[in-house]
Amino acid sequence: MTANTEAKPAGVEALADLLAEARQRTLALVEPLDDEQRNRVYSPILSPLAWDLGHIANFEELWLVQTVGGRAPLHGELGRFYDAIENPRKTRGELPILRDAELRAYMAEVRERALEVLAEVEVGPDVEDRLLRDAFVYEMLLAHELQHCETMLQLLQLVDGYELPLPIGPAPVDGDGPEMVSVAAGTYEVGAGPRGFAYDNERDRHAVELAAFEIDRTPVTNAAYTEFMADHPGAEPPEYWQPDGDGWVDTSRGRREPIAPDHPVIHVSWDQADAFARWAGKRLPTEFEWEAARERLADVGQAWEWTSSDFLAYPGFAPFPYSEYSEAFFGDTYKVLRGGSWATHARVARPTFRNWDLPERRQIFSGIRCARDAS
Ligand code: AVJ
Ligand code: FE
Repeated sequence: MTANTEAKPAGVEALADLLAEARQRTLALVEPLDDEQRNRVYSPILSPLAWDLGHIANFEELWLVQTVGGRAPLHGELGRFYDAIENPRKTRGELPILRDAELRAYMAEVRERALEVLAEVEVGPDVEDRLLRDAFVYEMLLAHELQHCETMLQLLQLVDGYELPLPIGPAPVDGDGPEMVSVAAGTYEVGAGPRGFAYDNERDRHAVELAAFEIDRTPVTNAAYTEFMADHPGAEPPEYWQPDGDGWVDTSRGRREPIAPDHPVIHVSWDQADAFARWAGKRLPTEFEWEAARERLADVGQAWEWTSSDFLAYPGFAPFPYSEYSEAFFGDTYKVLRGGSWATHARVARPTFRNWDLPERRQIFSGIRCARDAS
């Protein structure tokens, strides 16, 4: 132990542990696979796992090693192949990215350097540099790796025979309680306050006016979605559902398992969610209705919930630390999802966290919660 280590504010050690924990999750997810599976393109809308792994390490190198530590990158221009905006998912299998032993070595070397830099920095609340203040850049790195764990789990649903190596997975919704909760008209505060980690798109915290509404206490179950399907013969089922006799089976991970009626429906598009809500005589909530009601909703956290809201900037929005995280996606192309899924790490799922995706997407762990205007 050097004097230098003793002088560190509390938190630096904890950050090293948290980084190690996130990496453990990443590696556990891909551990059951061989290199061929890690490199394989399973779907044009999902990156090969090797891309996600290299991108996780490259993001760490870019922010923790190059930006904070002022070091040169290990592999020169390699970073441009891991830029998510420059390289659409359908092209990522063809890129000259790192693979196999080289990829593993890169991940380990970047981590080693990132820990070296971590031992040199101050991350307290009074640090001038916004990237380091309250360890923002480290929180961002953690969240980023854990978010990509979820992205990898989307791909892993396509791998025949894949068994989840962690104690995660869908579970029944909490059936105990009223169908809907009522929320009074009024002014509600939404978004993240100035302190603590949040992405730029969660700020500024601001007031919104809401009319009185009701919102389902629980997400829509598979049983309810099956009824909706029975009422709409020929309609597209959720991703991974296949007809089987009179019912449906779940074919994710190459299985053929009966759909669990009391689990939340998952892998539905925005249009499916919207159509279900209309059929039920309801509608999708806005993202602010969801946030205003969230403490009274059953805490299932098993499926992201589509909202009727477009992914837009909040008043006072300022891109930080880079505009490609959020700003590049603002507009009416993407819909906001709230909550979190069984594949989401708890660290990612803040009440103010805004997820977003194209309305047609179903490979994500997306489900439905309905609302309606108060009668
Ligand atoms: C918040 C899930 C939409 O995957 O595009 C990962 C998260 N951003 N790396 C995405 C993200 C940069 C983002 N989503
Ligand atoms: Fe990323």
